[in-house]
Amino acid sequence: MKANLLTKLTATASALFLLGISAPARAASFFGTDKIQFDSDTEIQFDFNQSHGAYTSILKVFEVGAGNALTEVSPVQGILAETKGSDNWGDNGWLGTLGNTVAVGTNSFVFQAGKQYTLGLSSTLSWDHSVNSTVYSSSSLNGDNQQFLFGSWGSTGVDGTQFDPTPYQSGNPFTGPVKIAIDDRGNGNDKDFQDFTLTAVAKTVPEPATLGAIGAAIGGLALSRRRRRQVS
Ligand SMILES: [Ca+2]
Ligand SMILES: [Ca+2]
Ligand SMILES: [Ca+2]
Repeated sequence: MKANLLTKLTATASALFLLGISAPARAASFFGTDKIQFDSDTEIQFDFNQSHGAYTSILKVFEVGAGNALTEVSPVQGILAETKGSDNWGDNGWLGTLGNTVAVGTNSFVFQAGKQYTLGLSSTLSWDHSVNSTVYSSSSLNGDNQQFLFGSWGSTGVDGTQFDPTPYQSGNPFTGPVKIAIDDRGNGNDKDFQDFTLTAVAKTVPEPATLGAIGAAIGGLALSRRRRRQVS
């Protein structure tokens, strides 16, 4: 009986130990205005909050290659997409809400281990498609202008309410939803940081080491049960 208990405890302890050592690897990941990069394949869930901009905007994911070459890797329809500029033209500061301006409010993307990514918000003026631009979460891709906040929804005021972006340059999507707020290039880049807001959170993706540890724990319990049956 004591031997059985010891086997179970040993299996559980080794599983917890392996879970423990897999955690620091995630802390070394990047999720902010520098870049987006994870040490292991990581699924991030994006949830739309609201928008405050006249543009029709689509959130996309780009892989960043050598020489900052960008490859769009999200689906054609993007991660989160407005189907029109806003709910009702300029009402409530060009407010766009889920179920009206944005049809599908949640979507996920799997970031592959070791690859460098950036989010991008592509915006088009509905009445003049020649007016379009994309701003990126990596500030270096905007000529070192910070267009994304990580950890804040920015100004909740009317268009043009300036917001200091500097304290909001990274977040940790493994500890809970990270607020993201984007300033598009409307109104002469007015820095209101409420043109498109969302959250990003990591979905639980078991790593190979974790799966191995769980497997070992289950195996250890099964073995101890079998032994118990043999002696009784
Ligand atoms: Ca809009
Ligand atoms: Ca705005
Ligand atoms: Ca703006």
